[in-house]
Amino acid sequence: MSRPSASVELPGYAHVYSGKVRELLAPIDPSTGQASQDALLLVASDRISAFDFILDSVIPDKGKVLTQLSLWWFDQLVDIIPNHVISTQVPEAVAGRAVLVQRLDMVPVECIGRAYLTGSGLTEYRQTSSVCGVPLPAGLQDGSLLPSPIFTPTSKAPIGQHDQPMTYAEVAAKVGAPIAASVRDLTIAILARGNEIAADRGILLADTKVEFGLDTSRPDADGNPTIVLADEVLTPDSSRFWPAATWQPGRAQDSYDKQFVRDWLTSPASGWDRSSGEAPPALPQDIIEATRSKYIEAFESLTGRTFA
Ligand code: PZK
Repeated sequence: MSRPSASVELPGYAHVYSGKVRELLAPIDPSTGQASQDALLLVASDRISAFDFILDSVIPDKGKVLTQLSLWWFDQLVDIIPNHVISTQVPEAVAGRAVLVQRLDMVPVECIGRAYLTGSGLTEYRQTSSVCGVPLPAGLQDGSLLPSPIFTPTSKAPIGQHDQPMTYAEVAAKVGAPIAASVRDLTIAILARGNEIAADRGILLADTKVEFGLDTSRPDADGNPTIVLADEVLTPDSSRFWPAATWQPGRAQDSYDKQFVRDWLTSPASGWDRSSGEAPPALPQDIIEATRSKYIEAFESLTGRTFA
């Protein structure tokens, strides 16, 4: 898979980085012409990935729905951790799908919390009875609820490669014991809070990836930098959302948001062979529309708000 290129160009902003479905820009100071060292514009696109491919089709409003959901979650989490949001006043071209954020020194660990066992965690469990050095009880199946949420960090790999599992000791060696303990506890607390809130709204949050940054301008009483929640949080792009109604350990779970996409791509109708290495075909309009409805349904169920 090749690195995505810049797809938003905004006057007054410099391109910094492109992820799979989002981009980072830096505001340019009009007086100096220099990119800001203090702020970034985080822009979500309407692109979607499936089976490790970025699809040609876009899901209209996906970037807006996920940005608005992330902002809502930041508010639900402020008593646990401060976040990087400075302002939602952004250029008209990216209205609703971009946020001006505080530029932080990022903690170089992908912080993953798991409340249910699946995916790479399940693979590792079947081989070792543990995940990232965390021992687990015998008899767990695909989709099992874990006794309590666990921290299963990874080191970030380049796009197209898979992130590598780390033990807690490796995280502590990389970022220091105090920050390691904080990001572990925060990751678990964020996922636990997320599931408390989602529980009576029909959604299970199986796992999540969160990213933290350090605000060195805000030392705490002991002189340590403030840890700030960055990136997006508890969206279907950073977390596995499962419909609670059909959860059943012992099989692969339905995906709340991408099930229509996966089912169509793996059906004879798509004409696509997942094992061919070929890029998947464009999605039919009804699959795009049904998937858009799932993102909006997740937003509305969780927040109790109407997506305008
Ligand atoms: C930052 N990413 C990942 C996210 C992308 C890439 N507040 C911040 N300060 C400094 N760096 C980052 C952030 C944030 N968030 C985030 N990489 C660096 C990322 C979204 C789109 F292209």
